[in-house]
Amino acid sequence: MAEIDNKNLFTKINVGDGTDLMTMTRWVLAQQQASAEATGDLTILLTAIQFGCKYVASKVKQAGLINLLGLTGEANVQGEDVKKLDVLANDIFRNSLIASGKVSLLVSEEDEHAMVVENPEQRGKYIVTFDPLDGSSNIDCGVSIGTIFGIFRVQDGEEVGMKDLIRSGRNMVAAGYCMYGSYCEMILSVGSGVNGFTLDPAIGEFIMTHPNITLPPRGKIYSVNEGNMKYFDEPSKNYVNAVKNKYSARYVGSMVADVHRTLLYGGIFGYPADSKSKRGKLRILYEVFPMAYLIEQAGGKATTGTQSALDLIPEHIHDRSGVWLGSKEDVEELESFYKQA
Ligand code: FDP
Repeated sequence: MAEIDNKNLFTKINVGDGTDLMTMTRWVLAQQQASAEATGDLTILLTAIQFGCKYVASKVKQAGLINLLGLTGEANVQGEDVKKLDVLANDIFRNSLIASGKVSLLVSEEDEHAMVVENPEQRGKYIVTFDPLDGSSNIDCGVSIGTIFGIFRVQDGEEVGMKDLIRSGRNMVAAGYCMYGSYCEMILSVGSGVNGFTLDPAIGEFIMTHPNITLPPRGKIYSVNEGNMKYFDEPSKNYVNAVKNKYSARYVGSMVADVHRTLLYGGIFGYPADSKSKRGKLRILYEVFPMAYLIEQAGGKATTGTQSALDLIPEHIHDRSGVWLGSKEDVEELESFYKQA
């Protein structure tokens, strides 16, 4: 009989062998455990957001096959109403967030009014602003789209209300987006940098694939809808004219996809206010603030041209603003055109 080789009886666990995967939940829990005041509520809230993103990711993949594209009002083979993808996404996120018991107030791009969670016992200490399916013009042709969210905390000891929303983006405690593209990726910041988690559809978990995302100080890409150039104000027009000779142009037309590329490769993305849309197109609470927060957390900058985007204070929940964001030096170059004006 061969002797047992005790030395090789147990294989050492090697963290580089792909078995020590950092799931998003594990990462958020670790962040919470490091903080003395943490209650675990944010972990639960983010689990609800993860669920919504996984659900939407799976429906986006099937959309062309099961009539989720296009208009509502159609019936599927079972005779049930087929919801348009953005309506379905909104319902899923709303229900999942309320069920978490960690939210008191919700603002969605799809709903005219902010929603206060009806049952006081189901209310929690957070406020979530979200765009359940951003990039709607790209849904029907299968181009990358996404969900964007910002998280605020209800102000201490006070009844939740509009005053909790009429605040600058500096009050956010976390923000992120999920991109439904050739892969599904969640980008998240809880105020200590930015990390990216890719959905492994086989196990239904977001796995950390892009730790500590940091924007290069300068990029080589500008991203703007140049079809609107004639409406831009002079500083934005002059800036685009200055960069177009030295940079590559990339514009998907889904904010999530354009910001995702900017975060990973650097450069600048803009949707400035113009003479057609005097207050800009992108919505402050669930587009501009979350993206500006992520960009700043990754070492970049976000501006309206004349002020930091996170310092804006909306007057209404669906208020809009022009925004430019990306690599620090690129954004500062854009700002210099506004200073000269
Ligand atoms: P969409 O209208 O397709 O929903 O605010 C929404 C948004 O897309 C952003 O995702 C995107 O960056 C921008 O608008 C695209 O606008 P244009 O089609 O005017 O370029």
